[in-house]
Amino acid sequence: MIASHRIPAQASTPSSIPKRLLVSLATYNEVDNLVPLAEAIREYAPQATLLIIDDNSPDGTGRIADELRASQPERIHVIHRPKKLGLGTATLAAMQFAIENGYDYLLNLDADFSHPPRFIPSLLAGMSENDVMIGSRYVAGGGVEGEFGLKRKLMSAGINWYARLLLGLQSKDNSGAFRCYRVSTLAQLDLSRVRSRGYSFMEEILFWCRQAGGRIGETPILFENRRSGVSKINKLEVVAALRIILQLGFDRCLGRVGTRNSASLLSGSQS
Ligand SMILES: Nc1nc2c(ncn2[C@@H]2O[C@H](COP(=O)(O)OP(=O)(O)OP(=O)(O)O)[C@@H](O)[C@H]2O)c(=O)[nH]1
Ligand SMILES: [Mg+2]
Repeated sequence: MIASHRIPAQASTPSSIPKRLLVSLATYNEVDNLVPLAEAIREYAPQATLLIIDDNSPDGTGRIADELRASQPERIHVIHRPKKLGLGTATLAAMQFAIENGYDYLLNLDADFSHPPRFIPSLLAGMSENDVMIGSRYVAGGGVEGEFGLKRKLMSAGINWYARLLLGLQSKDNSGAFRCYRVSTLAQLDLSRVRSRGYSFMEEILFWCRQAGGRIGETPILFENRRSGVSKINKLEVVAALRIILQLGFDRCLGRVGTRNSASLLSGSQS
């Protein structure tokens, strides 16, 4: 069940006041990572509100999230979903929360320490010129620290090449989830058109942001292997991701997805 907490939107934000920042973490079995990660995020983004979207993790991550919220109810929100519904829909829930509650920026990280919070300030700095900032392994200065097996390297390079080719993306790291979004750009998209439930969400949402005229920037990050727990990617997820990107690519070639700033991308409630 989705438990959302409404926060009144600010009428106006003078430039001297920091922008309202929501940091989201999708969690599934991240019990050992959540508390230290929340502390690290606080260090690098003290102004942020944290949103945890947990899918009834069997290891009790949701209970830890509730304990964190109880300790800082004004800074931490938790959405509990009844079962594992996919990283894509969890990120979508964070986007909806950010839109409904009047945030300016939504910054997302994996909850396994693969996305070191020390890079948060450079993502935020890039938002002065961009509508989406990607924490990128594939621009100069970026990369992977530690062991990253050949299979993982090939998978990551392959999916990025595939997404660039089929979706016309210009950015280099299109599969990573370490990103900051301008919430007003997300609010222009018709999020009900997003097809991905799982990992292809990352490529797909970039595609829609670009279609809506969003400026996409990248800043280097050093990706690290998860600190604790296990990966949730499996073969079915990979096949589903390849299929959705292929379908989107076909629709793009056939002109069925609209063009930049196309009215068809604007949600019906906007005028
Ligand atoms: N709420 C929710 N979170 C999920 C789901 N699947 C994955 N996640 C979270 O999404 C993030 C990325 O998942 P990972 O399993 O680390 O996937 P990955 O980073 O691509 O793979 P590894 O590098 O092998 O860890 C982590 O924070 C997970 O806990 C899901 O179905 N629901
Ligand atoms: Mg991971």
